[in-house]
Amino acid sequence: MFKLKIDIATLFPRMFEGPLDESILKRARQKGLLEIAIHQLRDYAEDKHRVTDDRPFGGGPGMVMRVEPIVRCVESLKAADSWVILLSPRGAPLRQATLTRLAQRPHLILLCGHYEGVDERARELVVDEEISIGDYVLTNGALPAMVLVDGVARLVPGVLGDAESATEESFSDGLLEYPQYTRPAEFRGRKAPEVLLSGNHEEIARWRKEQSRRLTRERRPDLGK
Ligand code: 9D3
Repeated sequence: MFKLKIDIATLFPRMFEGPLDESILKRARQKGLLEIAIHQLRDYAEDKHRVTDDRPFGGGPGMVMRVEPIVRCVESLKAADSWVILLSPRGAPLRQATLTRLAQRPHLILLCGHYEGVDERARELVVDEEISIGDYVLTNGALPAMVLVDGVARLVPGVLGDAESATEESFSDGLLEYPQYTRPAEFRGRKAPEVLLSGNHEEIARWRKEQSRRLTRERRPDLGK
């Protein structure tokens, strides 16, 4: 049985408590398919005040994460088969293809940035890959790490049920999802499209494909469909 281990190094361990203890992630951890451990970076600082940040050399606004706690933490977690990811606004944008690649690895170490950035030597010494979740500014890398965990976990064999996995395949054509309806057939005068109630599965498939193409063209022309 394949198992994915994820270690997360952060200054805000409690940000992970809720999301990891719900729904599919909770079930995956209980089943032993996913092993997640959260580590407080502050615990790896050597000085008595456990300082993890300092002012940037050369001046400028904000604080920089110090190299020692990061390197000490990652080196204590690292094994021969580990892959270390720094979540940072200047990383490569996260894609579904990134998730499928990362889901093949047995051990991920996620390093969550904070402050204005991370001492460059920490990157050089322990980071294999730098990832961003998009072009907007957040307060720290904890939610991006959580996004990555969520996206990668559902790709681990056995994490999703059969029904959930089947859904994956039908959307893998690079188009946006078609509109869905369920009972009642009419709500406040708004009817579900007749074709979906027709029982004609060829016509239903054609309608859905058409809707997917229209939505993709209108909302995501960048997907090139
Ligand atoms: C002045 C330059 N800022 C970068 C845009 C500094 C900065 C702002 C916010 C540095 C770090 C952060 C905290 N964000 C993250 O660590 C982060 C992040 C994000 O803000 N957006 C999208 N993906 C990510 S991954 C980590």
